[in-house]
Amino acid sequence: MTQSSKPEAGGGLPVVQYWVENSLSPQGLKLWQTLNHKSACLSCAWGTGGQEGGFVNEAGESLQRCAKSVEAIASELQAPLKAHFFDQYTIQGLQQLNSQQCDRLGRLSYPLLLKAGGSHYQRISWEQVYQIAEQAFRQPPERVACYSSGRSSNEAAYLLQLMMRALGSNNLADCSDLCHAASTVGLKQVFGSGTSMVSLDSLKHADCVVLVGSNAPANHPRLMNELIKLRERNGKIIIINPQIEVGLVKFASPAFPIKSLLQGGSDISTFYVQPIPGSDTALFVGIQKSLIEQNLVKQDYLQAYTQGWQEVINYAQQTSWENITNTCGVSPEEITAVAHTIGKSERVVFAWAMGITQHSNGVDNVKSIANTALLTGNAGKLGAGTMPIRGHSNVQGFGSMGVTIRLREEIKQALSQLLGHSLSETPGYDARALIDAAEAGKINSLFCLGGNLYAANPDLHQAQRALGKINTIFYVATKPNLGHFHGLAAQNTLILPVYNRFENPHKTTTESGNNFVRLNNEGKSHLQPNNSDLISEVELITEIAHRLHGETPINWRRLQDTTYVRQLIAKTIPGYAKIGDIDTTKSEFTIAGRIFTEPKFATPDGKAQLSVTPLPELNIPPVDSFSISTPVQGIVVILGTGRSYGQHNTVVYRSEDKYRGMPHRHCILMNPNDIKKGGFEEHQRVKVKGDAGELENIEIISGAIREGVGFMFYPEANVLFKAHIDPRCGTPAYKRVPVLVYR
Ligand SMILES: Nc1nc2c(c(=O)[nH]1)N[C@H]1C(S)=C(S)[C@@H](COP(=O)(O)OP(=O)(O)OC[C@H]3O[C@@H](n4cnc5c(=O)[nH]c(N)nc54)[C@H](O)[C@@H]3O)O[C@H]1N2
Ligand SMILES: Nc1nc2c(c(=O)[nH]1)N[C@H]1C(S)=C(S)[C@@H](COP(=O)(O)OP(=O)(O)OC[C@H]3O[C@@H](n4cnc5c(=O)[nH]c(N)nc54)[C@H](O)[C@@H]3O)O[C@H]1N2
Ligand code: SF4
Ligand SMILES: [Mo]
Repeated sequence: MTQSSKPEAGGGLPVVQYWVENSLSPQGLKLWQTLNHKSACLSCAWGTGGQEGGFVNEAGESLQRCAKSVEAIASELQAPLKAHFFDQYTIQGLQQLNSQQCDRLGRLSYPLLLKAGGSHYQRISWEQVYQIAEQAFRQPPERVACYSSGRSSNEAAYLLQLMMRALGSNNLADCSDLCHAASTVGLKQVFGSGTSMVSLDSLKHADCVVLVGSNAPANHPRLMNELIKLRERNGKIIIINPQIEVGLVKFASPAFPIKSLLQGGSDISTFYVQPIPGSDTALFVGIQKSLIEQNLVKQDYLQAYTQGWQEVINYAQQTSWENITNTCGVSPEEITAVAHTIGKSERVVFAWAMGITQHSNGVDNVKSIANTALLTGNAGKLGAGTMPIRGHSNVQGFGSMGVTIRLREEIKQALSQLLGHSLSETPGYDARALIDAAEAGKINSLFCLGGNLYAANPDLHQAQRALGKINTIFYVATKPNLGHFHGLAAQNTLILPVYNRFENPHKTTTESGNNFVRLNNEGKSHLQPNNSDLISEVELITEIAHRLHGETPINWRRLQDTTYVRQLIAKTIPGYAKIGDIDTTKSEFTIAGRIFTEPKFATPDGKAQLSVTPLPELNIPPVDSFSISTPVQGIVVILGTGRSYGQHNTVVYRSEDKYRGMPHRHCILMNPNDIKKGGFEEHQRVKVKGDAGELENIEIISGAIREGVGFMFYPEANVLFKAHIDPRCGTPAYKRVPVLVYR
């Protein structure tokens, strides 16, 4: 595909095409029925919910669910894998499949076991599963671990951590460790609360949004409607992203059909700033410096509601413009214009995603944004504040339910009361630490509630090696993925099929990134008892826990009725009191203590805590550090890895990304000047080498990305690089991967 055939706006026709294709497919009817099922969207954490007759957002407005929602449902509605499928294909054969092919195999429909040295996954009974589980969990607690991904329910998440804590293990790794952990850690330090302080309703009052390191048109499409409305009320939108994402410049939303038809879409960005990857802290210190110089800092506010602001102001004043511009690659003039817009706006929301968190200074990135919000008085009032845009549809709920290695003191107390003993003080492993511990032979058993721990990690060879040292791994999943075929355990690898959110035989709840709790009704699966053998996640976990812990002090089997789980949640999880009677009230609610519309925060003294965020030192390794023996023609670029339009995390739905003009998965997006400098031409096939591995036959695509920067899709790119993490939150620097592009 050539540059000229790229769409000139995000959203628009490709989205409509997708809707039509899916609605006319054989699953079309079931798809429409599912879209009307009362349950939260499976895809992202923006929190859109289905209900009879349509979908609503958290402000109660009816709207279309986006194509991403349809994509996720369509994939869940696939036919079941045939009973003899796994007899026909060896594990070596299955390892040849790519992500999309794995997903297309169909829904997992019966429990499977692959034994050490075995060539095939074999069907087993649930009774066999429980027997293996009993043995696997009866191990020293520090050698038992779990990993989870944010699509399961609050109830399953709560039970998972309760079972682990009852065992005495704190090894609760979660996909959020690879995602927004930097936001949770950073915001907790500043405000005492690790989630967004802005509700959807509050966002509607903003007159400026600063959107940093987010590709919302693809990953949080319904946020785009809010941005369009903000521009329509003369608000300003500042985009900060090294790459021009076309949908952040102009977006054609089905909610604004006239604009989409007549003008090709609605304008989004007022300013589009393209910093060097990993330099956002420097950019925000620059914005702070300029705010001071333009006399736009809210001194009275800082004095009344915050601590530590003098140091932050001193640091910005002392840091030279030269240092700032050299680090972030943005001119003082451009920074000044942005600062002016922020400082002159009344109500600014600062929102961000992975471009901010996935760096070795991710926590500083988050804090530098929070500091900027505070210097301008934009925290603790309607229409303003800090807003991490969460990933998986219930990833935030997992954190709230205590699936974390950083358990809040209040929850710890409450859980130890419930369990009748104090919780273990042994620190748990987060996702990265878990891989390292496994590689060092310290883990015997691993229970994965969803996700794809193998492919989500950096350095896929290390991930494979590490998982291969664990005796028993349980993969609880709805569909096959790369991890099931490459992340094999030393002795027993099990794949356990479960119902998804709209199929569970009981009610569940989920929490959105805006702190809104939705009730998901009971559903029915299209998989029939005669061709499948699925259970719910809640049944699976409670049954294992029952066999391990018996009936006291917790009657686990009784908790198979999720009403009782919600009652426990209400008693033990801060802000969740209303969940206790949600079955009868049916009232979905905003979690107490999270949304700040007054400048009184969740810190001990109620004041926000600013602290200095040092400028990062960003280096570009020379060509000869890539240990290539013969002289090569090539160029070193800083690679950002991320999602294409047609994928959900490690699961690829379609191979091309029309919006970026990337026709397949094996492309690198580069600036035209870098293509020339490297001595290449567009569409040429090259090698890309990082500090952990190399990919061959990668097609160069020319695009609107900052000079010196490249972009590739994950999970394929994860073979290239080792994990360089921010030690404060454990999140890998997926967005700053130095690579050599060469022939
Ligand atoms: N359809 C769909 N929806 C999804 C997902 C999906 O895979 N598909 N995944 C879900 C999940 S788990 C998550 S976490 C979110 C992810 O949502 P996003 O965070 O929007 O996704 P990414 O593709 O990781 O890319 C983030 C953006 O960061 C920019 N960026 C890279 N480096 C930098 C930098 O140093 N500074 C700045 N300012 N920007 C940078 C990239 O150019 C890119 O536009 O989406 C969720 N929603
Ligand atoms: N290079 C690079 N790597 C990255 C990132 C990046 O930007 N760049 N992003 C990181 C981020 S932000 C994240 S969140 C992680 C994602 O990491 P994970 O959350 O571990 O991976 P997913 O691909 O979302 O997991 C998908 C699988 O979940 C299973 N599943 C789906 N629905 C359900 C359900 O209802 N129940 C159960 N039990 N299973 C279900 C399906 O089998 C599916 O195959 O990847 C991280 N890795
Ligand atoms: S924006 Fe997110 S939550 Fe809303 S419909 Fe789209 S994928 Fe679902
Ligand atoms: Mo994520």
